[in-house]
Amino acid sequence: MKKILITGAAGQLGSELTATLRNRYGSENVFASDKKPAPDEPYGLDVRDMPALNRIVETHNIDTIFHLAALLSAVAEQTPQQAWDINMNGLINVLETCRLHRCALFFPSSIAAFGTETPAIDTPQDTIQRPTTMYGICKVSGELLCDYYYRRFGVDARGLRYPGLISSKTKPGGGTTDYAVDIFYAAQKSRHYDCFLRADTQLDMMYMPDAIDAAITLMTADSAHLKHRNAFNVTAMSFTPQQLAAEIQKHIPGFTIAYHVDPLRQAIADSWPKHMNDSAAKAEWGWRPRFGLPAMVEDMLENLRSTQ
Ligand code: VAH
Repeated sequence: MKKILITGAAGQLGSELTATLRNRYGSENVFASDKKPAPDEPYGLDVRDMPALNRIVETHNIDTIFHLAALLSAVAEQTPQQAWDINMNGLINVLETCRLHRCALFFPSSIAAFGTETPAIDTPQDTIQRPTTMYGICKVSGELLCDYYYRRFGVDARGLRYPGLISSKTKPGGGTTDYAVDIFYAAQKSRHYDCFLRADTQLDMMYMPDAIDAAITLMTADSAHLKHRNAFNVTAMSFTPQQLAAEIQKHIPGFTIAYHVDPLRQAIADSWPKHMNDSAAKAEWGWRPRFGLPAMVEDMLENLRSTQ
């Protein structure tokens, strides 16, 4: 990777991935774009605008694109037609751009790519995928499109099925797992959190430093070792809101949680697996998460204390 473009760079994953890539590859080699770019970033980019996308790639001789621009699950379920337009027309534009300019591509899939018929515990790398949300349908379609562009046109497309991502620097926007980030801000501010998922809703999660390491490790892995490509299951921990609250209470004894279930996001979460098997990622490119639940909670609270 020498010249890197990130789409959706102002988002939860994009903002921290941009900073890490700039530290590792040099700021002059990493270009951040977003429909609503950060104040000091030059590139306002709607990924549905193919000419604008190609202008950036040609101007800077981009050789790798981390394509993160998309609507997340809860927002996508409220505006499904717009979600398909942005998520899929954006992706096909990026794939075509990669084909025309010989760029490598990182595409983030998600646990949302699975549905209620998928084994929920120890979810296999290769299994049935019949998601029931527009976000999940976009993710499965994206996985298949990326595989197609690799087989048919030789595009070096790679990707991960991320679980919920937890970070302290940029808040997520419109996801079903956002509770696992919002809870920390509420714990710091008011010592109480009203959770929109049921107490026993178990989901895979990952701390942002591991999510970023996974993306960069996969993109720099030896292609010859990859049997899978565009949808590696990766997870670091699996917990319920009740378990997360209990871990926070170890640091903030007076912290309390209540449950006011949002039917839309509960239905989305109930359609996702509880814990994925990520042995393929470990075997094919050395995936090794560093943060489990206790370490993540400690680091999150420390980071928020130092920024409040
Ligand atoms: C969402 N945070 O909730 C995203 C993610 C696995 C969940 O894809 O939509």
